[in-house]
Amino acid sequence: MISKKEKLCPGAPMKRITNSNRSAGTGLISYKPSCSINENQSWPRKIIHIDMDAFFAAVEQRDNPKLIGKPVVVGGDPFGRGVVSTASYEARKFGIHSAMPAAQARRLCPQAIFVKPHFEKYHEVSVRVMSILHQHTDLVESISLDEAYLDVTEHKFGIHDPEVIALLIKQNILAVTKLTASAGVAPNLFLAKVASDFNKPDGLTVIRPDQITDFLENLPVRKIPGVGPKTEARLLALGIKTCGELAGVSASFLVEKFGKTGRWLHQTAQGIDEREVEPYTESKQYSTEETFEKNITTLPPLRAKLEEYAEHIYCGLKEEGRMGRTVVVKVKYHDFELITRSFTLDHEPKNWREIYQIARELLEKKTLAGKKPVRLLGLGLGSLHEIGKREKVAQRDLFDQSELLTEMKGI
Ligand code: DCP
Ligand code: MG
Repeated sequence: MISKKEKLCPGAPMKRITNSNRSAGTGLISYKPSCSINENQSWPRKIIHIDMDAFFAAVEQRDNPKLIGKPVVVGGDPFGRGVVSTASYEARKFGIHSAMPAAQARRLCPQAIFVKPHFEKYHEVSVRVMSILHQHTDLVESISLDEAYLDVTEHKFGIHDPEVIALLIKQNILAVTKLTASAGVAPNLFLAKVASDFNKPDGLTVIRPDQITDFLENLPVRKIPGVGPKTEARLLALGIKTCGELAGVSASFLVEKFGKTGRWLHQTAQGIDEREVEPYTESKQYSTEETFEKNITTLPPLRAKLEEYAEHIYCGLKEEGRMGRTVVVKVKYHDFELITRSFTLDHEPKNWREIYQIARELLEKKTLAGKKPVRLLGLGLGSLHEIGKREKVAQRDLFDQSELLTEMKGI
């Protein structure tokens, strides 16, 4: 057993439940971070993924005790065309999940309590959670309102055991927000994310470096973040159900079937993920964004905004003698869901119109803008470098990296 779960109650002593990886009978132990000083040697990197449980619904239950223990659905009108933002775990037992029509949720569970979202409140909680994470490391990459990666290989206060750090974070979040989070601890981002999802809600799952192969052996391919129903169906058609089976297939076969995705699938199935936690820093990306007073529901005004941003970014960077090849479009919808979509050019953009054209395609083809009201729009240029010089390769993009290696070999 790799996973273990801690139910944390405010004020309760920290209980550690043994897993089979440790000698039985460890039982209740007091928290002594310095006792695990040797942990450092066996962890190439220590990554934690934190994800709040049933986030919007949990906030609503916290603020209205009548909702505690009940099937709660946060979202739009169940008698109209509303959509479910999220559902409490009690409601999930009825098959209700995010993005489902609220009317369908009502049919599945007529006794469910439907609540309209309170975004400002969720935002406030999110700010508190993120500030707790920053107490442990500056390497925090916030993915959405309720989700973030941390690289705690070097911990701010020198705690060596990443499991202890994850426990402290969970306790701290509970103490400050009265909400539970699930944590995944692993040597890379992919495994940390799968781990945090492994034992939700209020879970803590640790995948140590020597447990990776066993952990992945029977993990369904659908659990790989990024493998959706379509890729899953194609893999199933090839007789591949688990990561273990996927790892047993040659990279060339997967590339033949899935293109670039095949190479990524092959690496991922073996637990390899070299992406780094990338805290947002101005120097990596030159960007501009705007939160609108009123949500924008149609494409033309968003296109006009992108034109404006593209010109601003291109001219600003040119003035600094810099340029970037990666165009990043950021969209926050009315329900606070935040997405970014990017495309990397194989050359420096020649003018702002080129940036705009790509941004527009990303907006129209890769986001729901025009269909879903947009609250915030942003445009950025990444992979920054001095004009005329190629930038250092970004770790996050494995394919860029392999292209660079090929180039270097060719020199
Ligand atoms: N959200 C949304 N629409 C979606 C997905 C999510 O509005 N299609 C919002 C509501 C969620 C929040 O984002 O509460 C966080 O999303 P998660 O995917 O982390 O889901 P939850 O936190 O609700 O549940 P879980 O316990 O599975 O993390
Ligand atoms: Mg969540």
